[in-house]
Amino acid sequence: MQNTAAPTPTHCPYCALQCGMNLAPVEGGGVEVRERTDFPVNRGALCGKGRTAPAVLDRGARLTEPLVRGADGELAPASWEDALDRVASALAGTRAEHGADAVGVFGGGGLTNEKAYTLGKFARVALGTSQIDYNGRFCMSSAAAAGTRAFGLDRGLPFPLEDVPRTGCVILVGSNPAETMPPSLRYFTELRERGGTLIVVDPRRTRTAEQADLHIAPRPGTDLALALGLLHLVVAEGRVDEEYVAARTTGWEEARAAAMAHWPEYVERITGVPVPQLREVVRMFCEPEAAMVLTARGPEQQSKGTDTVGAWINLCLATGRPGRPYSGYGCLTGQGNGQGGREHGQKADQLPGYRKLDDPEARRHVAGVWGVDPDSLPGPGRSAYELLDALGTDVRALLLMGSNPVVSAPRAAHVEERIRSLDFLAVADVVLSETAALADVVLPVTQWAEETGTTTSLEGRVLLRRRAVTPPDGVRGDLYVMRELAARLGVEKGFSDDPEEVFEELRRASAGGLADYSGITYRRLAAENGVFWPAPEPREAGAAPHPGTPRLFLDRFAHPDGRARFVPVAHRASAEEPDEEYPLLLTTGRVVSQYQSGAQTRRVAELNAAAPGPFVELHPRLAERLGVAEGDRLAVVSRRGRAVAPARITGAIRPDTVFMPFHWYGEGRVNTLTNPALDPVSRMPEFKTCAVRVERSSDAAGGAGGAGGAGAVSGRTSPRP
Ligand SMILES: Nc1nc2c(c(=O)[nH]1)N[C@H]1C(S)=C(S)[C@@H](COP(=O)(O)OP(=O)(O)OC[C@H]3O[C@@H](n4cnc5c(=O)[nH]c(N)nc54)[C@H](O)[C@@H]3O)O[C@H]1N2
Ligand SMILES: Nc1nc2c(c(=O)[nH]1)N[C@H]1C(S)=C(S)[C@@H](COP(=O)(O)OP(=O)(O)OC[C@H]3O[C@@H](n4cnc5c(=O)[nH]c(N)nc54)[C@H](O)[C@@H]3O)O[C@H]1N2
Ligand code: SF4
Ligand SMILES: [Mo]
Repeated sequence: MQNTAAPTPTHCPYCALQCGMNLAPVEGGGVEVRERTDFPVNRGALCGKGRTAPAVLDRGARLTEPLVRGADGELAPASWEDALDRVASALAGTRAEHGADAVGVFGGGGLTNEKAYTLGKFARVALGTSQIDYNGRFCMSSAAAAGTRAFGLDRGLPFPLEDVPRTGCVILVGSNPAETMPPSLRYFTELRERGGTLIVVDPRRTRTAEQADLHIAPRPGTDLALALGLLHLVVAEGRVDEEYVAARTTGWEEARAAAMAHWPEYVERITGVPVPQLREVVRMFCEPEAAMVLTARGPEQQSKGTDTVGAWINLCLATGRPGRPYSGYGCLTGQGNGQGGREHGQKADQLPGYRKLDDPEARRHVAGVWGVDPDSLPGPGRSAYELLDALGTDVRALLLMGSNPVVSAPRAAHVEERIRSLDFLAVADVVLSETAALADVVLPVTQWAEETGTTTSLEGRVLLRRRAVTPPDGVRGDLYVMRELAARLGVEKGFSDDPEEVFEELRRASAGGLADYSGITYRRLAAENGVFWPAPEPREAGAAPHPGTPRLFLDRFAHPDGRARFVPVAHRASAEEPDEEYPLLLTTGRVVSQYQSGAQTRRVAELNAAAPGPFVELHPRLAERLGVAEGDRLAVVSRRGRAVAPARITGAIRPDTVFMPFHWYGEGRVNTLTNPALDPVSRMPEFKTCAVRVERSSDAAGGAGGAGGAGAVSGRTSPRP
C-alpha cells in the first residue's frame, strides 16, 4: 500500500484516551497529523504528544535494521533471517537445557489486541512456558483486581466519558488528567459548567487540582484510610442508600463494621486531612442524585492498592452509585491498549476473553480454538516484578515486546542487573530503548501509523487503527516476528501476520468470555467509530448485530447472583514508612510532554525542549530546612539507591513529600529508588510511596545537570561469558 492522497483516520499511539486523528501524506514521504472531528471522545483535540507522534516514524529516530550482538560484544546490523534464527535457536536451546519455564516473555499494554493475543498464544503454544506477564501489572492491575472482586468484571470505565458532565459530583483520586490526558479535561470543565462539582484527591496541587471545587491533599499511601473515614461519616450521617444496598449488594454488614472502626479523628491523624474537609467531601458526594469516583495510579500503585480501590468502591456502593445512570466507580486506564492488553492473554494468569488460565472450561474453549490439547497449556506464571526478579536464575532467556523495564520497573538498578545476567535477551521495539540496548538481538518493528490493528480505549471502546504510511525497508511487524519464531520453533500453523485474520481468531477465542468481542468485526469498527464490549455475536444467523455495551451493570452485576460485593477492608501502613534515616515520602508520576519510560518521546525535539529532564519537587519549607535553592542538584536516597536531579521548589506539594517523574534513565532515574513491595492480590509494586532522604548533591563530577540521558545508553561493552 502506498501513501494515499486522502487522509487516513486513525488513533494516537500513546495513551488510553486513544484520541482520533487524521494522518495526511506529505510531499517527499511521511505523514502529518490533521484534526479529526468525527471521533467523539476528543473531537479533534490532541495533546503535544499526539500532535508530534509522526516524528518517531522518521528514520533518524528509530531502528531500521535488526541488530545482533557479535563476538566483540557490540550490536551490529544483521539480516532478518540471521536475527530470527539466532533468537529461535537461543530460545529453543534454553528450553532444551533448562525446561520451557526457563524462557520468559514480557509484553506491554501498548501492543494492539492482535499482538497481545498472539503474544499470549506464542508463550503457551510455541514456547510452552508459563512465564509470561506484562507492564500492565505496573499500571491498573489493582483497580482491575478490585473491580473484579466487587463487580465480577473489570472494564476500567463502565460508562462512556460523555456521562461525566451529566453526573452531580466526581471525586478524582490520584489522577492528573491535565498532564496525562489533556483532551479529557473538557469533560470535567463541562461538569462544572453544568453545576456539578469536582473533588481532586492528590498530595500535590496539580494542574488538575487547580480546577477542582475542592482539593484534598492526603499523605501518599493513605487513600485507604481516607475512603474508610468517608464511609464512616456516610453511615454516621445516615446517608446510606439502604434500599439499593439491600437490593443490589452483598456483604454490607462486614464492610460497615470495618468502616466504623475508622473514626474521622483517627483518619485525620493518618491522612493529614482535617475532619471538616472529610465532612465537606461527604456532603458534596452524597447530595446530588448521581455521583462518581474515578481512580488512577495515585491510590492504585500501592502495596495495598487493591484494598484501597475496594474502599472507594465500598463508598460508591453504600451510597447507591454503581449501575445507576451517570453514576458509579471507574478506573482511568493508562496505556494505549491498557484495557484490551489485559483481556486477551499476555497476563500471567489469563486466557483470551478475560478468561482464567486455571479454569478448566476456559482452557477447553481456548485450546479448542487453538487446536491444541487443553492439558498442553501451562498454568499461571509469575507477575511482572517477580518475573523480572527471576531473570538470570530460574528464567534464563527473555523475549521482550513493548516495554522498557530498565527505566520503568521498580528497584530498577536491580532489575537492570537481572536483565544483564540473562543468558539471552531479545527485544522487539521501534527504537533502541535502554532495555533494547542490552539485548543480544534487537528486532526493529513497525509502529502505529504503519500497521493496522485494534486497541480498546479506557472506555472499553474497541477501535480500529489503520495503516497510513509505508514502513521503511528493513522493518517488520510484531505479528511477523511471532509467526517466524513460532515456525522456527516447529509450530508452522496458527500464527498469522495478517491483523484481521488474527482478530477473527480472537473473536472466537473471546466468545462467551467476560470480554466478548465475537460480534465485532473490522468492517463494523471502520463504520461505527468503535464498539463497546461485551458485544457477543447473535446466536441466530441473520439477526441484527449486538449494538455493544457502553454502560455496564444497569440491570445486574457480573457475579452469578447479579449482586455487587462489598469487601471489608482496613487501613494498613505502607510497606515503608518514614523514619529517622529516611524521613520523607517519595511519590512519582508523569509530566505532560513525556510518555512513560520516554523511549519514544525523548526522541521528539519539541517534547524534549518542553521537558528536558527529571526534577525533584519539594515544598519551600522543606527546601529552607535543607538549605536548598531552586535548581540545586539534589540527591534523593532510598534503601535501594540514589537518584540525582535539580530542585523544583513549589508550594503545591506537601512539606513531608517529594515528587519525581519517572521518564528518564541515568542518574535521574527515579525507579532506582522505588520499592518493589507487592500488593498481595494484584502484585502491583509500591511506585507511589517509599521512604527517602534528600541531600544537596556534593558530587560535582555529575556534570549532566540532571538531563538524565536524552538518548539510549550504550550496551554492554564485553560479550557475556
Ligand atoms: N504525559 C503523559 N501522559 C500519560 C502517560 C505518561 O507517561 N505521560 N502515561 C499513561 C499511563 S500508562 C498512565 S497509567 C496514566 C497515568 O495517569 P495518572 O494516574 O493521572 O498519572 P500519575 O502522574 O502517575 O499519577 C497521578 C497523580 O497521583 C498523585 N499521587 C501520588 N501519590 C498518591 C497517593 O498516595 N494518593 C493519591 N490520591 N494520589 C497520589 C500524583 O501526585 C499524581 O498527580 O497516564 C497515561 N498518560
Ligand atoms: N516510578 C514509577 N514507575 C512507573 C510508573 C509510575 O507511575 N511511577 N508507572 C508504571 C506504569 S503505569 C506503566 S504503564 C509503566 C510503563 O513503562 P514501560 O513498560 O517501560 O512503557 P513504555 O515506555 O511505553 O515502553 C514501551 C516500549 O515499547 C516500544 N513500543 C511501542 N509500541 C510498540 C509496538 O507496537 N511493538 C513493540 N514491540 N514495541 C513497541 C516503545 O518504543 C518503548 O520502548 O511504567 C510503570 N513505571
Ligand atoms: S491525550 Fe493521549 S491519546 Fe490523546 S493525543 Fe495525548 S497522548 Fe494521544
Ligand atoms: Mo500505565
